[in-house]
Amino acid sequence: MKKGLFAAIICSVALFAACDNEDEVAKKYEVTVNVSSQTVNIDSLGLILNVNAVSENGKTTSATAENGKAVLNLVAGSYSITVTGSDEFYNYVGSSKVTVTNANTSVSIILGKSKPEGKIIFKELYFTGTPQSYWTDGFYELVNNSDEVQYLDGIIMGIVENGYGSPSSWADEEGNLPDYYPMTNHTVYFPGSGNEYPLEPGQSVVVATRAINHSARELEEGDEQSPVDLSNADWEIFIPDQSFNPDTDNPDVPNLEIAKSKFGFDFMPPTSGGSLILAKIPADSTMESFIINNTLKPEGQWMAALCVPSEYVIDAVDVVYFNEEQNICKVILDSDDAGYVCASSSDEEWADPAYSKRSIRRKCTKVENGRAYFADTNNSSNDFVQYGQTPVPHRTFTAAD
Ligand SMILES: [Ca+2]
Ligand SMILES: [Ca+2]
Repeated sequence: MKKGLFAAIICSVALFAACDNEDEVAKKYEVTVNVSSQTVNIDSLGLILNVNAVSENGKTTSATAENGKAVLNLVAGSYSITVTGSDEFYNYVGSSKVTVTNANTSVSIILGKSKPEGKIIFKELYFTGTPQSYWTDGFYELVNNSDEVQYLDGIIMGIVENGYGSPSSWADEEGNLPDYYPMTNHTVYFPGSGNEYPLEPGQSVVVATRAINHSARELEEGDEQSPVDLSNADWEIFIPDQSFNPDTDNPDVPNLEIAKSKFGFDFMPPTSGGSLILAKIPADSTMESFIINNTLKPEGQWMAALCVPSEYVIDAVDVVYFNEEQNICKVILDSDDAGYVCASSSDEEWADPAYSKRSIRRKCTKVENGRAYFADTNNSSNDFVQYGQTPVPHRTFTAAD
């Protein structure tokens, strides 16, 4: 994981250097980040913390903090600052927003324990679609990033309701998110009674929205072809009884189960950005009772939703929604994802990814004996390649990013 952190720092510095020409006329100010914690003694452990500041247009500036202090040089603007670190027992995370005006400033961040590294985690997500509003070519790849066999049985995959560029309607008046995730569209899960669908260390599975060869579809004049063939996907999401835009079911590819349907066609995060979670229900609960007990309709909501408690989340990726104002509206709690990632249509900046044929993918930290290991610090600003990528199901790696 440490190598992953260093890779993240190097990548962020490279990104920042690439932007220097544009910024050379803009004056930079010192932002002193003071980190404190009630759960870990920062001074006595000599914990080195990675500090990441992400501006509203997605530019990242990084530094390390020793003895709880770091200094960043930032141009005026609004930033999301996240601090992450780890010792031999825990990962730590804290974050704060800061607005830099025309003076040096300081910000205090309180560090808390974050969840341990995940075992089954998202490897690559593709849902932005292809031009001409072709969106059924999405896929979701999950990998076992641990050194032991893990089981897919009962793992829930769902889309967190967001505000399409505005704050989530599930946040309170102060903007605090609840400690559960309201699911939108369709929420799915892997079948099995507990140990029917093993995933070997390093092995991944591709879940297709529709398990067909999208790159061979019949085009009309001016259409662009999809980049993916999903006819050999490992799993498929099949939503029966869709009268408009009916779903297709490849009989050779097993289907996930449906936990809860709210509205919408098939499995479809917003093509401009949607956050996803993986969750595992507690061992003493059945899927049926879990769904009943966690379907909520708080005051002010127009419809009940399956609300997955944060404590059962095993991986989360806050893919923020693109909007012209570049308001960053996180919907994932810091303890599950301290950062965020944008599925951009550009390699270098934040641009609307809708129908851009772009995926987001996790960074590879090392390759040993042919097996790739992936970054998982519970901070997608560090762990994922920022901006959109060309989607590749079962992408292979020969070296670390
Ligand atoms: Ca489908
Ligand atoms: Ca099928």
